[in-house]
Amino acid sequence: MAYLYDDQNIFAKILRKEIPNTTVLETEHTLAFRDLYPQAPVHVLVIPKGPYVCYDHFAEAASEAEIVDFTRAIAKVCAQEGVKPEDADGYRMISNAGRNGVQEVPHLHVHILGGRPMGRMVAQA
Ligand code: DGP
Repeated sequence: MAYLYDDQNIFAKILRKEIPNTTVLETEHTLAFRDLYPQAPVHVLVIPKGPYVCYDHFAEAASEAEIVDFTRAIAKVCAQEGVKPEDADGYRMISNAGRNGVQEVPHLHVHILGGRPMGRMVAQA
């Protein structure tokens, strides 16, 4: 079954500049901005500009240029935010997908969280 992209999702509206965001990095294929409800001192969302629902959709359907750009943008954000383990105390990357992943916004996004210890990887159910 093919993914259906909902172009009314909140990140699509951010990309169309219909609602504001606090941008930390913009490249040809990628936008990074601060999460509206930060869960750590550093909490940045990195999204591709293309209409991809989640990571596996992106990996299947995006061009190599988009994939390289997105991957490198994530690393640039980590450097800009000062959370790379070689400079500071590190970070956690999370990308939720679908119901079990508890994905709220159906546009691929990677959370970069840092600035404090992140605790256990997965909450106990
Ligand atoms: P997820 O549960 O992985 O789909 O995370 C969605 C994140 O999006 C959540 O951490 C809150 C954030 N968020 C929701 N609405 C907005 C918004 O309008 N602006 C920004 N910057 N972040 C938002």
